[in-house]
Amino acid sequence: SGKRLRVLVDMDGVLADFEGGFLKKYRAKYPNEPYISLEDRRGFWVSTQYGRLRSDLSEKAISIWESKDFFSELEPLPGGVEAIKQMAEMDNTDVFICTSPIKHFKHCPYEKYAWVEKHLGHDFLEQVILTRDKTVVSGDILIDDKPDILGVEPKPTWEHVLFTACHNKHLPNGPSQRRLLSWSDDWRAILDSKRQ
Ligand code: UMP
Repeated sequence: SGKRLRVLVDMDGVLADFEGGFLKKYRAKYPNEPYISLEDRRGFWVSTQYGRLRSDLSEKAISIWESKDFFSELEPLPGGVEAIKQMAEMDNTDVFICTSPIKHFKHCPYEKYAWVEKHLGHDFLEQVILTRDKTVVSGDILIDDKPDILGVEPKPTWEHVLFTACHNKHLPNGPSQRRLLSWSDDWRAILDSKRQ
């Protein structure tokens, strides 16, 4: 009953394995440089943590995701593709993929669309929102692994549900911030809790 539910789903770290894909390609390109295991990842920004390890490693890290084929070759995270397909087929439910492209735009925006077409099908391209500011996009729920989602709108319409990732799993939960531990967790219950 009531109005339709609009769910925004982040891509990197939620549907696509950005962290795993990064580490694999970083180690292949820089086999003699130190790296940060996924177990030791802290903080959303990979480049910041690599820069703390050694100052020149920040730009080496950035070179990985600025490279051709990085975003298109990311592996899907377990259960994500199935979950978002099921979500899109639910009654009274609209699903959008809401993702921030990097500003080095040569490959990333194109490859994000290519990834969606490959894993979710051509029709799902209708559901893609590329934006650097998710606060101006309206929705009921935003499922995203970034702990702090800020922008020009101080009061976004969505509730941010934090999707657990290697970099955020040690963070204490804020009093109000709900989590989705993985796509095996009960995402249907989170959606149902927002329905009228
Ligand atoms: N990204 C960086 N630097 C990092 C880690 C990620 O620029 O250290 C990029 C990858 C994604 C974007 O394109 O930031 C994150 O987008 P969302 O997951 O917030 O949509």
